[in-house]
Amino acid sequence: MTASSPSPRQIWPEDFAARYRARGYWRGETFSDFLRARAAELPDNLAVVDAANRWTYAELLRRAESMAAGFLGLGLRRGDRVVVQLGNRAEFFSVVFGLFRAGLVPVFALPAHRLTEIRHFVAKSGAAAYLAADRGDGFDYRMLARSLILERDTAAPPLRVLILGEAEEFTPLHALPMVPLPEEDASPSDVAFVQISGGSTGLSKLIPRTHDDYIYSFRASAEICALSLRSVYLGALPIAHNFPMSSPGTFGTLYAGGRVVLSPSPSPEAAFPLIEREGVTITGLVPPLALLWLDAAPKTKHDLSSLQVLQVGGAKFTPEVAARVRPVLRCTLQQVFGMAEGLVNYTRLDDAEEVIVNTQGRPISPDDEVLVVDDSGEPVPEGEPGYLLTRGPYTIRAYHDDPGANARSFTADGFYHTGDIVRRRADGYLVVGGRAGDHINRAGEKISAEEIEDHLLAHPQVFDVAVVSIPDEYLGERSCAFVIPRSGAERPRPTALKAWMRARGIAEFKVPDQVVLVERFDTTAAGKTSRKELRARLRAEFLAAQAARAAGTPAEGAAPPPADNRSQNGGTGA
Ligand code: OOB
Repeated sequence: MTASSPSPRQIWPEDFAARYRARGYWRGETFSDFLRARAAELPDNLAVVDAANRWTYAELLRRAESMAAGFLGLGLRRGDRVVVQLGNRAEFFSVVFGLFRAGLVPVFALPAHRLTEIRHFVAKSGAAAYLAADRGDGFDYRMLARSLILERDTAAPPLRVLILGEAEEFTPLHALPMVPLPEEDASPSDVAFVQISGGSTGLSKLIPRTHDDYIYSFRASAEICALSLRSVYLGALPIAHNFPMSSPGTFGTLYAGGRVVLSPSPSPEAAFPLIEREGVTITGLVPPLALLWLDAAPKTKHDLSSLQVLQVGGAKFTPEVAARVRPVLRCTLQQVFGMAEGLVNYTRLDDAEEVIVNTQGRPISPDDEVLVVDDSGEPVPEGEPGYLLTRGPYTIRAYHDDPGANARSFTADGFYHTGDIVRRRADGYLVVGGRAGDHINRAGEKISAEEIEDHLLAHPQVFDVAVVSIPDEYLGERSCAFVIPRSGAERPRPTALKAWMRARGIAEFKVPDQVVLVERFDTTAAGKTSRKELRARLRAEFLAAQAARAAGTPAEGAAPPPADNRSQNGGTGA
């Protein structure tokens, strides 16, 4: 962090803000207001359950307040950013509500992120602290923290490290020096926290969300999903992700006074016993996991009959698989098409099966403005594919401190370019057709081709590289890196390149699934190609070669995929 790191802000033009307030979307409520209200109304109802804890609303509030007193006691100051990297455990909520209560701003990292990503979140947000559990899924986050501290510029203000569990040389979360809590003075239009974008160019962008806009999104989502005091939401996907956090997710469930149950893994083996034991009524998955659940459900000995709604989102759910949900799981499918930047679309619970199976839903709010436009920005005829642009009461107007990305991603009148290609049907429902940008949607995890190319280009044996998405039966899309070796150097082995990527400290889901060595990238007659065209062409050639191999006729000039080149980093993220 530098002294000049700006505080994240999110500002709507005054006339829009006035309208969103007048229409009752923004109600001037903060996260702490709502937790206090639920704890007063439902002190003894269960709020959060994990393998080690069963906290009532009163208990959650008490723990959040003592966390807040500890954060302030440590010297963190209102407005400071704290990068939070916690898995699906109850403490996620005491920490996050504690940060809110102290006026601190969480920056939500996923457990899969590694040094490269965390370094970027810390630097870009100007974070004063990094907070993580000691270990998770076989990874030691204290090692990551050590590297962060070691490489930190001595001129930069110190980065505090707070550890849940065995803290070793760092500050233990369970023993913070507490100070009396001041009156809460958060404003509902303040930024409550920062989400991370999937990002199609380069590194992830930071997404500041306000109390007003975010609470509206999950309050309205909870209504659409008919959540009540009796709802039991299973957090199966990583809960720091926007989908399980707010669509309606864990926050929507707490808003409705329901119960959040946390699963350490989204696998049927972990989740099915919890559904039976806790009487789970609703959960959300990405398509590959939904497929796993559909295959496992007919064989399970666990009673899944409490499940009323299975939400699927984060990536395209094919109609063929979608049609299996009701007959196999005997519950309602809800398709969810959303983005951390804002806009979320849902199929409604009482929609006709045709709509539920074939569409990705319609927006939450009557004030979600949706445009479907062509290359020149003109609206396309109804039912035709075009680029989706949106503006509304919970869609951001700007990324944090990123003028370049803001110029590319927002129109002059404040519409966000989602990068998605959709069709809007006559009934207003959207059908997602693809992406305009060059990112890979790997089982719901968004990977920027450019970010991976930049890593591989740093390898001494790599001359050039292009990373593309390849359709994958299970993951939806997988990543494939076409690599031109540096002449004169020894040819790099694909497995060695992947190992090298891992050693750079990046999230495992970003390591290319396939690496194909090629001699050169053929250029067009003009001798020039954009990265975008090059990626499109490599992808088309690859698919042609794959199809030809399947038909037993090798295609000319195309690089056939080495069959044994796939890595095992199966995606389970959102
Ligand atoms: C969710 O959020 P992000 O920020 O990780 O990713 C957003 C992108 C969308 O722009 C779209 O490209 C893709 O993920 N996407 C879908 C989809 N849901 C998201 N593509 C096709 N079908 C769907 N149902 O992924 C997210 C945030 C909130 C709720 C649900 C998902």
